[in-house]
Amino acid sequence: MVLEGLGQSLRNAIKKIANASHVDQKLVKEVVKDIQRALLQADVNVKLVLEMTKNLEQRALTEKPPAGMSSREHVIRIVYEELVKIVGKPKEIPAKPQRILMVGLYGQGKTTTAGKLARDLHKRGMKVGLVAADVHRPAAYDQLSQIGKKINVPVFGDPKEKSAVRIAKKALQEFDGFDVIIFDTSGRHALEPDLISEIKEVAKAVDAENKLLVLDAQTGQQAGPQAKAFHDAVGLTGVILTKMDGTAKGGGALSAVAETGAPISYIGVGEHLEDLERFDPDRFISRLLGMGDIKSLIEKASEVMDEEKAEEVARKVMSGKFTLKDMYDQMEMLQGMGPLKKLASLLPGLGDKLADQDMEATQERLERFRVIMDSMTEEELENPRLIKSSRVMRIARGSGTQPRNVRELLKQYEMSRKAVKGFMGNRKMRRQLMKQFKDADISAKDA
Ligand SMILES: Nc1nc2c(ncn2[C@@H]2O[C@H](COP(=O)(O)OP(=O)(O)OP(=O)(O)O)[C@@H](O)[C@H]2O)c(=O)[nH]1
Ligand SMILES: [Mg+2]
Repeated sequence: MVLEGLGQSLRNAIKKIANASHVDQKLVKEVVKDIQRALLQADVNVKLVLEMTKNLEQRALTEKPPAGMSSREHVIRIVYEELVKIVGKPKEIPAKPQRILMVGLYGQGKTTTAGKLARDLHKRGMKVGLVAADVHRPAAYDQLSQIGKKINVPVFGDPKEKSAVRIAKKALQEFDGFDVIIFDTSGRHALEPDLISEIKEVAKAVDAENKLLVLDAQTGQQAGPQAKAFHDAVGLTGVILTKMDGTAKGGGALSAVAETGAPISYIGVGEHLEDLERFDPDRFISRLLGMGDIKSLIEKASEVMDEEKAEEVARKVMSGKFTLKDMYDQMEMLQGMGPLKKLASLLPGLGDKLADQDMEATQERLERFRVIMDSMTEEELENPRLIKSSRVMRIARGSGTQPRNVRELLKQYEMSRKAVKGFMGNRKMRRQLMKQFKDADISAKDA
């Protein structure tokens, strides 16, 4: 669906990172380009896009991931943070005397949202009046009157009056002494000159402190230009994103905010008048990027793993015992999992090392390790540090390999052991591993 374009292409870019074996400069540049394209296609302001992607690239290439976070998770996190920056801080409508003008395209939820805001401000102790300044839709006045009745807020309007400006002016007199006056207006296409000059005049007559663009979460590509046209006409102070209870992710809001600099104040999450929530940028971006999808991707990959084996290795790692055989099991396990690349973060530290340096480790290499290990004694398998050069010679002869192959195995073991040790010293990593294996038993023992 075109409307969902922005969210979808951002999600694809994120998936590219999530699926990569490791993050390098080439991948970062590619993903930055993808994100740039996605934002530009969604009509997000060019300057802002270039600024955002420049930051993104610079951070992704220079910042080191914190302990316990893989470089892929780290880059995804940076993308996320930079997007949150674009959305900016939410701006609540304060409970203080003011006039509020609702503007927007047809059917976006202006009238309903006017009612929701009225209800909210009324509950917060304000004396609120609603104004039906939509003179174009026949039933507009009735609709608002019904809403007013439900929430105990008076509604002013005149179904016979043809001038929105006159209604607005009369309403100001009618509601003299009220704290908050909210003006509902006609839905209009921002590029219709007649209607735009009408809303300009209404805005002038009302002189509202808050001029809110009501935007349906489904609005995609056109959100930017539409928001800009409204902004040029009345000077928007905020955006309310409606119908966030549906499947739409609200990508258009990013363009609207970027284009106008007007922050998102609230989101509408249903047809009822209490269905208004504060805007939460973190939650919004997570949803836009489908962070849930990414998490489930990694979780799915881990299901492929032989559960029992995984638990056993985890238990060994936790207890600090890590033998050659454990290492072998672990490599075999990783090898058997196929989409290894997705799993690099499964065993933080360890997994990354194996992924980067040894995952080209072919079946052949693993097989060679197995043969070498077959020539070792139980004692040597349990404690490979016993293996000095005379034992290396013996094992190489016994297994029909070269001493350097034996040393390679021992080196691999040392590396893994160090990673495990580092891992043990890092509480955050340990917790992450425990969570991965969801093994309460291990965590109890380890504590
Ligand atoms: N699910 C859901 N529906 C909403 C939300 N906000 C508004 N609606 C519905 O969207 C439809 C249009 O809402 P209105 O408030 O009449 O929209 P409008 O912008 O005033 O429409 P016009 O005056 O015709 O331009 C109605 O059926 C509302 O119930 C929301 O947050 N969630
Ligand atoms: Mg309406």
